[in-house]
Amino acid sequence: MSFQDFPWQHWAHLRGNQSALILGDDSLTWRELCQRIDMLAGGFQQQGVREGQGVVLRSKNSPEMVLAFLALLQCGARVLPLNPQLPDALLEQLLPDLTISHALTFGAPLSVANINSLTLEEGERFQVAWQPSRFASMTLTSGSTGLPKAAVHTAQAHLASAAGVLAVMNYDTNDSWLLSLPLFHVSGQGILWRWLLAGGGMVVRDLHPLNDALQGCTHASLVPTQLWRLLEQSQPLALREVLLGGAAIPVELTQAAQAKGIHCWCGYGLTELASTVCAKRADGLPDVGEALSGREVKVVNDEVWIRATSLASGYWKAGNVAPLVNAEGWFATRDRGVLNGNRLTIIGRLDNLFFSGGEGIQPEEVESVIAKHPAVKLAFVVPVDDAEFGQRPMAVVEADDDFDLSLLTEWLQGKVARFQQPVRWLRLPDEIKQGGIKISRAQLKLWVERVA
Ligand code: 4YB
Repeated sequence: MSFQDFPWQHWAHLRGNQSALILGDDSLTWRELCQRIDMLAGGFQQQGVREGQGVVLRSKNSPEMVLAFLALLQCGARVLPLNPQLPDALLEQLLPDLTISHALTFGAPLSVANINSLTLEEGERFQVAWQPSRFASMTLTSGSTGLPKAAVHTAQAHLASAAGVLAVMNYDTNDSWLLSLPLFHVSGQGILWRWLLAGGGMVVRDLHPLNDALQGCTHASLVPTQLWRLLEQSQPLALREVLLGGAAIPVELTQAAQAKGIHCWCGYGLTELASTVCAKRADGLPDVGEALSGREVKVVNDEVWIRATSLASGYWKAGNVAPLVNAEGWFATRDRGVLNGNRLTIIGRLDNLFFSGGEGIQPEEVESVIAKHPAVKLAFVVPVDDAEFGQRPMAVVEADDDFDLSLLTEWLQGKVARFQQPVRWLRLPDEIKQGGIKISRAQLKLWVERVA
């Protein structure tokens, strides 16, 4: 599929009266959506937004944010959606190099110099020409150390990402995908671009409680913890198809979901690749399936390397776009993986590997065993410094409230090697759970060092 106009204009011409977007209690047809975007783009243009400029969109998901995102694309802006929970001190360091001219924030204004505040107001219909090779977005990566980097994607790369997923998952005009993950993360953007490519339906509403938000939705993208919580509920579940990703997907989880009639897809994706790279229907095995169309995967010295049409053009740095590929033309992910035929299994992050008494410990390998305990929902293994061993593993788990964590030591015996046995068990604190869609290991390590 190649568009001659912005995708929403394409669908408005083709089937303007069909429902496109559910925003809270409101429903917009493709034609109505176009009208809203035209006027909001006009408002941005009046406030000085020009093609090629960087524009911050700091918001959690909301109807206004989705409309603003699309209107900024129609102005030709390079949109940087930002997690509202990122501290000002970080933004002051980060934004000067990201060439940002304007910011639309819902809530407190940005306190960064030389960035003009925008408001969401209507103006006269405006658009630049649809140009798929124009930079459309910058998405921050959540690196384990240092400042996040901004991966720049063209609309074309996002659409290539969407095409690969839609070639295996059925999602079409009569389906609706809940915007169940934040637009400041690729997993949320992946939903948006699949919706635009398929001309399907997308639902934007408050996600709490998730099962209410899912009413009437056929599709959602979830991280494993969201699905665990959903399955704990007793009400009937509305969801038909779920794309999982972002972290290791326990086989127990997909089996529990399938038993409740939810069809699971296991995905492996990255910010740099505009979301999903590999995916498969859950089949009781722990791999993430084969590379989707438009992607190639190989493993070099245990590391997953990827080549793809959805790869970002580069990381934005002071007006330059630094390429992501190595001398061989591949993106080296820092993920440790194994290929069985064409099926990829993710073992963990190479950067997470640590040594204890000379033995290598890949935390994710131990975590996946601990997570099999029925009382455990989420497990992390982090290194703590030790005079004798160099480092030793400590476990931080989310488990049923009335479950005694000390029982895990004995339960784990024989299931992992002795050197992999955590020397202590801690409960995952609420303070770590807040923020983005993932638990930050760096933050977790700092917390463990503080309390242990
Ligand atoms: C994994 C992993 C896996 C990622 N096993 N480690 O649309 C989607 O594909 C989607 C659907 C639901 C939830 C999330 C997604 C995503 O896009 C996830 C994309 C993502 O997490 N990007 S990231 O840059 O924040 O992190 C990438 C890293 O996450 C990878 O390099 C892996 O280390 C890890 N990861 N999927 C094990 N199935």
